[in-house]
Amino acid sequence: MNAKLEMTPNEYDAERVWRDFPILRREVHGRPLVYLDSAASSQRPASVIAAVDRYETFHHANVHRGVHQLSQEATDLFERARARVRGYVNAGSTREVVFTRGTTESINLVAQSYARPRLQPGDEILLTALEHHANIVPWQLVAAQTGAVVKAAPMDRRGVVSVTDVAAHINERTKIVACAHVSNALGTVLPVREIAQVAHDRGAVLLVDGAQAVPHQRVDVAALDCDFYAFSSHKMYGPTGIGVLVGRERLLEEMPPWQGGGDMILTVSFEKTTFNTLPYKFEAGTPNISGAVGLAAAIDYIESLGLQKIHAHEQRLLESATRQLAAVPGLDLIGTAPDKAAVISFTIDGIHPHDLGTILDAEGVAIRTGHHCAMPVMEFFGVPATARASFACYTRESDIDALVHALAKAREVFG
Ligand code: C6P
Repeated sequence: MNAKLEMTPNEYDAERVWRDFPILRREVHGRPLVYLDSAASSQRPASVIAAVDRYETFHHANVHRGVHQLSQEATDLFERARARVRGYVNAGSTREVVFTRGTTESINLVAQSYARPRLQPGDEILLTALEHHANIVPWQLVAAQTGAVVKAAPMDRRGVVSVTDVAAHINERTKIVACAHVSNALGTVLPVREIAQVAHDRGAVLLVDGAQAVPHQRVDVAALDCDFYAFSSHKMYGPTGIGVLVGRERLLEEMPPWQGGGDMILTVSFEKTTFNTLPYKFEAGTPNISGAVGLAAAIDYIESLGLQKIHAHEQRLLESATRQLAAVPGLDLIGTAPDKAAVISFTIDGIHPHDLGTILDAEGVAIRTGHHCAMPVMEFFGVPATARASFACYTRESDIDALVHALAKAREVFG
């Protein structure tokens, strides 16, 4: 996300985008809502809400099961959503697009279905120091099951993970490298294309946790050359409860199903079951059909704005917010990588992040405070928690002003 796109501020009308999100018009504690917690879960535009509503009102039935009209309509919408996702991340085919409950489930699927049958005692799984718990714990579980070892490539004091450090931690025992595309706690963008190369050079596969990347930048899984890419719909203006695992077809073919049930089979007898083709082999049971419809509508929405324009807008906000926050007395920015996405983590001397969050909430400003499910990151920076403001396509410069104003209030309170 280094490339600063040439665009005048007027080309992106954040006020108009803001108006597409009905929830942003509400008040909290008698103040206009200023929503700066999009990295936790973004809000949904009216078009996504309407698409889900239309599906529920007119088309709902179970998929892949009925010859009746509604089942065919639901199946058609569900499979069209898969095709929409395929195009969004440039997966090789829809066989490579598995619907899951979210990033967490996608990573667990790979840990249990790809890694568990392959790992031998002493094999290594390489993570990085800035991972979300969703990209740590599934690997610890499979390590305990197989005798493999989990390692982590370090980051520097800015929160940068270098390819050199990743490469230095890969050896002939490394079977899997798993890293975030964008850190949720620091905003750091990782050089995943280069990491894929060093992993592949040593015969390891790469899983990328793309939860914080897909809403903010063009992700092309073919160009990144990663083996698995995981993300969640609810961070990209879609519904909760649905996400995606994109996997290389060759690897997915070799992997056993990880859950059994309806839809993932071709034939079942008490003696033997044969499994369905990709991607259905990994989709046991009735899927989240309305979620898929909403996700497709969210992709339509993102593409109607233009991902590059969203990115440029968020980068302008990030620059402006970083400049203004750096000027707040006693404020420490946590995560100062040169290549960052729309996340700012910080602490303020003498104010616990949770107190800060509460004071800001009273002002209508929603930020996230805590360890952000990245406890190793907190430990590295020697803080129990941080305050985190995160931006999205609908964030306006006036929202940053409201944040700065509320921070000044908090400093007065804690005088
Ligand atoms: N981060 C945050 O506030 P799920 O819950 O499966 O949709 O996503 C998990 C996840 C995995 N990886 C990264 C990098 C993430 O940021 C998240 C979710 C939220 O930062 C909630 S902890």
